[in-house]
Amino acid sequence: MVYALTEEQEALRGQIRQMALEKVAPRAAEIDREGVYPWDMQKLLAGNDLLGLAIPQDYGGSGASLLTNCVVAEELARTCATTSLIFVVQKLAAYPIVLAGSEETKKKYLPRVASGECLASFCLTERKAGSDAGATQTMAKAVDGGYVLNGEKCFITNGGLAEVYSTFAMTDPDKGVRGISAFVVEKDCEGFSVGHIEDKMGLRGAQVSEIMFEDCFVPEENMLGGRGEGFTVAMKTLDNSRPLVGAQALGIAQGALDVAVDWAREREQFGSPIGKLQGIQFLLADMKTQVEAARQLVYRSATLSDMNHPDLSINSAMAKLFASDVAMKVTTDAVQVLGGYGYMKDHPLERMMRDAKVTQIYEGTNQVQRVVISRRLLGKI
Ligand code: COS
Repeated sequence: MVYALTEEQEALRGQIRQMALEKVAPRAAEIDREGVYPWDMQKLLAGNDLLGLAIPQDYGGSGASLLTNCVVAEELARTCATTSLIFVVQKLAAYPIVLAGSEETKKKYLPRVASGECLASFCLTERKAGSDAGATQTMAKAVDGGYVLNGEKCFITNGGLAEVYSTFAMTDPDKGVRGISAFVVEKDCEGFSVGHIEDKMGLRGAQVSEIMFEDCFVPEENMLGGRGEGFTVAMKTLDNSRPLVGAQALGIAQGALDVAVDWAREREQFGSPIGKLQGIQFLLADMKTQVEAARQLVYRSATLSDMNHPDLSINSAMAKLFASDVAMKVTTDAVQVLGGYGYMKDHPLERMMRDAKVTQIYEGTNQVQRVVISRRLLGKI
């Protein structure tokens, strides 16, 4: 299967690159240092109609393909991974509503999410249900007119900032993963509260928190899909979002490569630019090769998502796995090219290296991606 970026997609890449260089890059180090959610970046993305890029036109978005979304995530991450995450999470959190929400639910929530008027959040992980997402302990008990949620989520990106939470809870514990259901929960709901806000290694501008539900009533119409379909909604959402995390990782790697190449041209040792040394040349050549290979896998998986292709799951897992490992390797090698300078906060590489790490962890650790890949490869044995 071959894909190609259209002229429109290449033009959009150029526009995002320009915007990122002018408005995002000057803020990137500061966002990392301050560790505070950058509302100015959120407004920049919303003002450029980017937060609704993945949301269908009928609900206030642009209805752009996942491939187009990947190009945007990549270009943003090239300068600032936190800003790219604002874009990525809005799509991740909206997807369960797009996929499984009723017409009324879509009309109620998606236009506000698309315009950026409100942030959205994907509320799956729990302390005892991380990689084992099916072990969800948050309970949703059926009552008159809806469900009452009790439980705690953790590591929730946009936790406390978002107004709309795509949330997964157990309605029928005796049915295992088939007993999980999905809901839209609003921040204003009685019984909804925000717990500990995490202090993180990277993506320092993103707010990640615990979310608590204590007798939190959610009306029946806020269920996404049928009762017991929540795990499938979560898995399909991740299948369609992992290419975007791959794109984010790819952008971080490309950004690190850009810095390393510039440095190799300019930095002089032994009387000439270090780029003349074969040791540096080979390091850069390997980095470039890995970045291009990751790009192919990411774009291919996004194209399969756009085609609604049955092989999406294995391909999005491979793209996320490979691109995030490349991001870790390339950022580490780029630090090496700069030597002592690369280790210092005066240069962006140490931030990029810290930011890269989480791409190997979130939206499923790379060990989980290998589980997904090998299960698809082997089938039932
Ligand atoms: N699309 C649709 N359905 C899927 C699916 C997918 N991609 N993956 C699994 N399912 C279905 C299966 O078909 C199965 O259905 P049946 O019971 O009808 O056979 C059901 O879901 C359970 O699947 P499985 O047995 O594979 O579930 P496991 O409990 O073994 O878990 C993994 C599978 C590990 C892949 C899953 O728990 C996972 O992805 N974990 C990581 C979660 C994650 O990414 N968290 C990060 C949150 S966002 S930061």
